[in-house]
Amino acid sequence: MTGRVAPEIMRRHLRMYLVLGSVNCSVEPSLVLQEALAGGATMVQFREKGQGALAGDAMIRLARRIQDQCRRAGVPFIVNDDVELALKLNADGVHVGQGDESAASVRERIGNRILGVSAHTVEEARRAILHGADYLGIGPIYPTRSKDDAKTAQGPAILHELREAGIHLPIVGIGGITVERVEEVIGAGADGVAVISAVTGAESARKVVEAFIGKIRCTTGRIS
Ligand code: FQP
Ligand code: MG
Repeated sequence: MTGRVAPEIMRRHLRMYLVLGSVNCSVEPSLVLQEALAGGATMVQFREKGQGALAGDAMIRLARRIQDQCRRAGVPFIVNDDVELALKLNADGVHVGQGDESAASVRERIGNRILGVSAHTVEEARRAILHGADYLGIGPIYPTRSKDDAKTAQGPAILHELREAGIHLPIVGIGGITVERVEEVIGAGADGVAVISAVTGAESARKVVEAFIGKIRCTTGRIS
């Protein structure tokens, strides 16, 4: 990589951002991922967290497998929380939240790799930008069961609020987003949607991702 990712490229990666780990999948995560990539997922976050999460070698094996699938599909592979793991695997990026290692410190450690930061307020968003975030993960927009310690849902209004406050960094909405809610989320100012259960819990991950992509395309009014 030469330099930081350009905002316009970042926005495209964020359109249909799949977050997953073994805890979210009732079948092999790599099968779910294969389907989601076939459907057109644009970026993937490895988030191995929650009850029964893998650790040690088993966790690293799964991460490598997911990374390998992403590489073949030409889609960025982002690691949640674990900067050490991201560096060890030479991942494309890291996502950290307000309770994780500070974004400024992560930026120092990962160089030009993609840095995503969770924010819940305008103030947190401004600080994340100062610390070198490439995109903001905003949520939960709707109630979610995929995160044990999730805050109260904020609704799409938070996205409006951030844009009104002059925040132009690429933004992805997360938390309880379904195909039916895409228009509302993108309309409120997000560049894309991040999803876990809508895809990992679907009978056909491929069909759901295709439906998301279709909705995102007509909402953003892009042809590509
Ligand atoms: N947004 C995104 C995404 N990914 C996430 N993992 C989060 C928000 C939440 O640290 P955090 O980050 O608050 O909680 P956790 O580490 O449990 O996920 F970029 F995908 F939108
Ligand atoms: Mg985190």
